[in-house]
Amino acid sequence: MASPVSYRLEGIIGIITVDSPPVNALSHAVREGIFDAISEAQGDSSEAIVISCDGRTFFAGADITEFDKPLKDPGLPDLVKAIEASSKPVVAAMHGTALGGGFEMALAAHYRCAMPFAKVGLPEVKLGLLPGAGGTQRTTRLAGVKASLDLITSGVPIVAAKAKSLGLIDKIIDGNLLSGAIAWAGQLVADQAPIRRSSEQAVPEYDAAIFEEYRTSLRRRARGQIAPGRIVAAVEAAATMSFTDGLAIEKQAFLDCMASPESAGMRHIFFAEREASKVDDLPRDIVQRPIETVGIIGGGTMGGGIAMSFANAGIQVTMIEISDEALVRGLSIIDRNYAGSVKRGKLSEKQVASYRALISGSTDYAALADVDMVVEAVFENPDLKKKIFKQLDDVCKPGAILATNTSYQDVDAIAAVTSRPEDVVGMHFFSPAHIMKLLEVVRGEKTADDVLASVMAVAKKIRKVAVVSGVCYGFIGNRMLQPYGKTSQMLLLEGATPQQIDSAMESWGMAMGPLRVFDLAGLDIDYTARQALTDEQKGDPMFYRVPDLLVEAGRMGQKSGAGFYTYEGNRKATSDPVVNKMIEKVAAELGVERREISDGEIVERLISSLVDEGRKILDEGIAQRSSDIDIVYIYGYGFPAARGGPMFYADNAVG
Ligand code: T1G
Repeated sequence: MASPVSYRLEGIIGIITVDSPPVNALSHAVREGIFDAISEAQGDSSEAIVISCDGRTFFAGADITEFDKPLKDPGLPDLVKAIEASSKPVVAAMHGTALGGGFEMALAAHYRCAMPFAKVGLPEVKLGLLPGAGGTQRTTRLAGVKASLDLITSGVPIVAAKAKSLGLIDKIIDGNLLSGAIAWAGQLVADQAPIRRSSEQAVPEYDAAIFEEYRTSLRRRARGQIAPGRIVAAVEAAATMSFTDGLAIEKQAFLDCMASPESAGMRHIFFAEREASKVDDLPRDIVQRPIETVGIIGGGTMGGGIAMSFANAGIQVTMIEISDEALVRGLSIIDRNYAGSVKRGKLSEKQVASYRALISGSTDYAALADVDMVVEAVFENPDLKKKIFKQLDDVCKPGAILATNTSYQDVDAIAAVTSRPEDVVGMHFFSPAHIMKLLEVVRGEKTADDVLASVMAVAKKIRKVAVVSGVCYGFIGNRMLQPYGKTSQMLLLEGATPQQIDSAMESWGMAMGPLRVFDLAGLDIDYTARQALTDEQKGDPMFYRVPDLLVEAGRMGQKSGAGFYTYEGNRKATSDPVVNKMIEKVAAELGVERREISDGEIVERLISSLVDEGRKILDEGIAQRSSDIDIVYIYGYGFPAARGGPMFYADNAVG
């Protein structure tokens, strides 16, 4: 098979070009081709060498698909070493996203240029790793300790201009990158520019206290992950040791992280997220319906967040409310959210102005006559939803996609009230909808293939991680939350306190323990839903007796200042002896024997409750694949990415 790497001489410049779609990952063939080209250039008439990539981006990093295979020489560290050791100046010409090992290749070059919109980064930490080809050592020498720690522990790429200001890039090339890079290389030769090796540069001045400060902040921020701590150690080695010794520290850390279950889990999530966007039984060439204008029914918290998600992607939005004052209130929620994003530096005033201009409102459904899609986001009343879908069926143009944001109701029953069930689909956003990335796309029995494909495509456009679910109560995430909640109630009655349960789960890696989650969501929501059920439908009172008593005592959760915990005027959850007494009383009434329960038992029973339900969801074909369930729990329910998701964790749990 032809090598993805070509080498040619243009005058005195040797040009290495790589074309290895989709992202020029540094596979064995790419590494071998570059290694051979660099070696050839050492002996030919070239006086400088340019390395560039065809396609959408400069190297996007090591080839992650090779991680679990035996390493074939040359490894990335050997290739990087050969580039830096070149006797002729090497220029890296970057576009797209030069990431991980790709950026480490550029750091080993002697000069670096990039297009204005190029980005560079070292995102290995998101895979539970750290740069393994000198990135911690060279970045620290070029940009200094703090910039290196920020770049590598966050894993967030930076734009070319920022990289240039940090000394990581030397020149921005506007126009044709390759021609510009070749001309610049020629100029470097004419100027007799030195072979400038970053490994030989001294580390800029820094405050030694930064390392401890970083370790302290990471203990909270990166709970359950080992790579961040090893990154700090490698950068500290860069600042305090020789390049060779620092490289050895980096190499050992890389090997340790690569072998860790945390990295295995995070690499699994990397691929699972991309897999989730694929719908196995959809023809690849299906023609999608254009979605350029969207209607949102309901201007509450969810409707406002959903409206922002579309507007932030440049899609025009019409929000419908039942009255002018409700509409004003809905639009003010949006304005408040945008103001928050500007205050937190997430969006600029200019961006907000352009997004907000795309959102208008009306109290008349006729305003939806020409929209491409409508998302209904009113509260969970099945009759109201059906009434709304009947109106949409009358008003919307043929081919308009009619979506409901319901979090657990029967999408087929909603579709059935329309004359076009094939155009109906579920789009279950998670609150706050303008921030949470997860979107459950609920495929109804009659949902047309092109509707599903169009919704999956627009989900990517609005930067959501979409997972397809079949129709059942609670779809994937909320359905698994049911047994999880029931198990937490049993643990309370059997002797564990809310604090013990939540701290056991949070120490294990969950972003928030179950009782704090239920307090945050509001205990009254399930309580109200339960009132419509018969005792038989409610199930065993052990699962709901305590929350019922809490709601009946006015303790709805965080929103009412008390639930399983008390919240004195802030979000901090404080244990309340009143609640513990209430639990003991209910246990006695229901004849539940109480005992000491270990944290290990709490974690094991709660995680098993998620996994067992996940297995049923798979068996019923509600989820396409087990990795989709992992994505739902990591992006929607605070499951730790370092554990790979509930299903991956269960499949790989040792012992
Ligand atoms: N290796 C192999 N395949 C990759 C890949 C990679 N590094 N990056 C992307 N792909 C595939 C991806 O699976 C998908 O495949 C297709 O490319 C398009 O990706 C020693 C060890 C580059 C910003 O972590 O962040 O270097 O599904 O859908 O949204 O220090 O991909 O089409 O078959 O994501 O436009 C460090 C990971 C590796 C970068 C493009 N690098 N990639 O985003 O497309 S570790 C990374 C990304 C490392 C060294 C260490 C993104 C992207 P398919 P996509 P996108």
